[in-house]
Amino acid sequence: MENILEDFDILCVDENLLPIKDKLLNNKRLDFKDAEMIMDTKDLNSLGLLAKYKKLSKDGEKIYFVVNRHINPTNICVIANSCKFCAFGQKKNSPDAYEMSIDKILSLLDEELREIHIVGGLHPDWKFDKYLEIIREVNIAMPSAHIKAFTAVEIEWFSKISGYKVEKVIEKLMNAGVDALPGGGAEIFAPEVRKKICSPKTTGDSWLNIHKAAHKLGLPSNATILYGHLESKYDVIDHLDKLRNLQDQTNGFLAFIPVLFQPYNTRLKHLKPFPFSYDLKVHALARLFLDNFSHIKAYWITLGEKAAQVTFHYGVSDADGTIISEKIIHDAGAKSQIGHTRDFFVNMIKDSGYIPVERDALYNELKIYD
Ligand code: V47
Repeated sequence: MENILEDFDILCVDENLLPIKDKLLNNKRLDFKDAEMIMDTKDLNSLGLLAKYKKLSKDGEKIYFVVNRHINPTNICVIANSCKFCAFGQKKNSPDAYEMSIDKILSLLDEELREIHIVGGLHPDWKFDKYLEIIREVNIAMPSAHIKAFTAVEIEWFSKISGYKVEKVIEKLMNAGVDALPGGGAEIFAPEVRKKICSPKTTGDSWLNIHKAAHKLGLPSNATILYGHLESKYDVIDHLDKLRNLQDQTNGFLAFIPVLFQPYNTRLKHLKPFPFSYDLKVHALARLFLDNFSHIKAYWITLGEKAAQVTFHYGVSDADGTIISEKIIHDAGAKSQIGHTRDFFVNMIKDSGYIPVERDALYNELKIYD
């Protein structure tokens, strides 16, 4: 691999980044202080080079994407009003509330799909069996696609409504056909901020324990951070540190996904947006700090397609996928399209100088667009 850090010392204008470069070249783990330097730097070009070096050393010039679809079976949610950042969840009597029938869900599937991402509200009346039935039916209809379904918040809810332990809930979901857990619901682990944006939802510790239980049962998962609201740089670093520690124990995480907060229609709509440099720093920090994660994903739905393309030069190795129809973030005003074609990803990745690789949910390579 070409050493893109060869002239780093000449180009770098922030000397606080130099020890980080040395650690990278010597394969040493970054600590809190390094992470702080990354969040404080104004030398974005040098930071990009460092994160890109780490990305290239993991998977070369490949950037992954998947032909996937998001399905949100219901937006009715018992904690609709307490998640201040969420514009998707609705109370049962809201005119915007909806529930999909199994037939409706099945009608959304097509043979091209390799990953089906299913998450939704905590419905006050649906039994755990209903959620299992959704997975079973989707699995029967789409045996060759992976099902990535239900966040840790939903799993905690299923445990509560069924009386089963979390481990039993996960086993039943796996038997029904779930292949991986999505990373949602992590939000921000820092208790003080978490309390302000989404009390009384699943605590950070519960989120981590549910993912730990899944990994122990052989079910891989993703992890997210919701950033760009009330968090400090220390909260971001603390969040990554907790994930890195868990990954050291289980190695069950597939990808980490920074999710940029969208304020429209939410109870946090008064918050001022952060500058784009903050998005770049969060993605680059994720790549550099989470040395035990294979992939950092650009969630183009929240970043917007153009900014997502820039993050490919800040450590990102995954572009998520076609998604086809996104509702959770668009209800909160996301400006991105609600879905894209396979060709869109091939072109956007190639135009950034990388090699597009179509993958499945578990990062098996399906096609390299060389
Ligand atoms: O956890 C809700 C977020 C997440 C807003 O695992 C919002 O591959 C921004 O988890 N502004 C769900 N974000 C999304 C998610 C996800 C997305 C893509 C890929 C994967 C994966 C997982 O949506 C929630 C929450 O953080 N969310 N409202 C909002 N207003």
